Amino acid sequence: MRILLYNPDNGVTRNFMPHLWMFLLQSLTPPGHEVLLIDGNAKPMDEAQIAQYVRDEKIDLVGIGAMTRMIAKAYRIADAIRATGVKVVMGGPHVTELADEALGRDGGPRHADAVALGEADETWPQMVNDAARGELKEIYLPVDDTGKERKPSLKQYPVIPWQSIDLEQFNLVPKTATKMLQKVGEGWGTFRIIPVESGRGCPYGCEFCTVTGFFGDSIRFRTNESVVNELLLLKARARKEKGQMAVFFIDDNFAINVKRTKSLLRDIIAAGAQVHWVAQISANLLRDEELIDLIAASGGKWVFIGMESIDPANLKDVNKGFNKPGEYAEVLERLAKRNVYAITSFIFGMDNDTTGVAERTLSQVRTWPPGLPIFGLLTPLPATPLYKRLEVAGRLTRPKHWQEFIPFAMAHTPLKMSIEEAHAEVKYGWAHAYSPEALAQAVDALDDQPLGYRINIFLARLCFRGIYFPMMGKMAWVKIVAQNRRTIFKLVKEAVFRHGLRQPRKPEGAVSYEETSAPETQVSA
Ligand code: B12
Ligand code: SF4
Repeated sequence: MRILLYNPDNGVTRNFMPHLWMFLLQSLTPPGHEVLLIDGNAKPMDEAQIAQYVRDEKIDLVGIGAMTRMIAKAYRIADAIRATGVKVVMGGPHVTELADEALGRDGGPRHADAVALGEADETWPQMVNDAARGELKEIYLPVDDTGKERKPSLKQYPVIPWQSIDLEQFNLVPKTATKMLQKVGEGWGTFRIIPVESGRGCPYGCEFCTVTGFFGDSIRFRTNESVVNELLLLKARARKEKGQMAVFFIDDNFAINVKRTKSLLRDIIAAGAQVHWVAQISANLLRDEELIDLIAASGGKWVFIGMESIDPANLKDVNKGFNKPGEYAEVLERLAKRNVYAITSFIFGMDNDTTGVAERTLSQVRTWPPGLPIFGLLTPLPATPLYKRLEVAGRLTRPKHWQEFIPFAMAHTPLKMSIEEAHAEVKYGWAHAYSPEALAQAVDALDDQPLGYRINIFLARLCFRGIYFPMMGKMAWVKIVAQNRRTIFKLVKEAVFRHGLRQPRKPEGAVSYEETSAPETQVSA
């Protein structure tokens, strides 16, 4: 069969990274089938275009995966494909929770011929075999012979053939600049951020999150060797292409078992497998100095921290009391000392939030080392404890909010402010954290650092701004460049007159990335 795996776009931003599930299922497909991948974020298509593609490419089976916020688009695409007579199977967190919706068993229209519930590492090959025989079932469950739920072990993780996968649609460098940028440093002809998982599961059970319910509260890890080999494969490809590969460790909490994380990072360093990487780690696990040294030495550049709120009462409400706002500053300083910076994520519209929460949050953010703050709204995702609590309390204003997805819009009433006030807080957060003045301050805060660090923070801020303020198209970029012309001029001036004079700060005794990494992974500084 010719199989197409498709992930819809979110209609707002161009995602910076492809979705792992597509590469994973491609690698787990039984031999004898050809698998094509389209990520709508990188290659946007409407219903008519995808139907045409399926006809032109003579596709026999389509697999669609989607988060809740993309599910309406996923259903529209599925409907268009099914109308061509091709079967559609769906998987991922949303249809796992609401399989009846996808299968049209809840009174609504049917969108999928079959759904895979939960982790599909073991059920995907069965689905493919059944489809090839024309015997597709409606529901595939990850269960053992006795019918008990089975979470796939990650000990026998498939080798994703990164050396040969067509990654053209995921290149973040414009084609027109490729030739020229291949000659810069060790080569910047391509730049891709690749998702890699080292483990699955999270025991914390935060109220708004689907992860503990979906992946379970016990954690499964890949072997260090398999992760290291994957990084080496990515590095080799980047080198061959005269380009760059950065890695996003998509584990929900990369340091959930600190001992194991340290051992993985040591193995990465020992194998010379460092690439620049970003990972999600909760603040409570970033107290360990040795861990932070290893993060920096193994190529860690950004840590995503779900801070959620600076108000302990809010954190307690959503079962995230292990976050201690009092230690946020210290954690960020500890990282910044090793030139590791943080993407700090905040949620507004929590039950103890009142108007002014954005400014209160920003007034703390401004005292921290520069990073990338992001702001969202508390969203009741299906089957989360939060959804159930709000449903019972009669507080859901749009119980099926995903059927008509609106970015940055609440689906329930907060307790101490109105929905409109919560929306205004998010807007305030984005507008003030990403204003030309805020960008200039972030660059100035790294004044004692080499130019590369300042350029990095500036470019990263420009890109992150696009999460809230859509920056699709050339005009949007022209406008933003004009608004930030002073900072750009300052950076260019320095590049011309003073480049290379400074060395990055290094804390006493810390192992630096520069000392341990192979030269071809050097990017900035
Ligand atoms: C990496 C990640 C991101 C990345 C982007 C996604 C990417 N390019 O990979 C970033 C950081 C940008 C991101 C952003 C957001 N994310 Co996110 N993200 C993740 C994360 C941590 C890992 C995803 C992953 O690769 N998992 C590993 C793979 C192997 O698992 P999987 O995708 O579930 O796939 C398995 C099964 O589901 C199934 N499967 C999946 N698809 C399909 C399709 C078919 C056909 C079949 C048969 C099977 C199948 O098979 C796979 C193998 O078992 C997950 C949490 C998690 N652990 O999954 C959250 C998660 C997916 N994100 C979530 C959310 C809410 C968001 C945001 C909305 C957050 C926000 N408030 O802004 C944004 C929206 C982004 C957007 N594009 O619009 C939720 C989604 C919940 C839901 N019901 O939709 C999750 C589950 C986390 C959570 N807190 O609950 N995210
Ligand atoms: S720590 Fe992160 S992944 Fe784990 S339950 Fe909380 S929000 Fe979800």
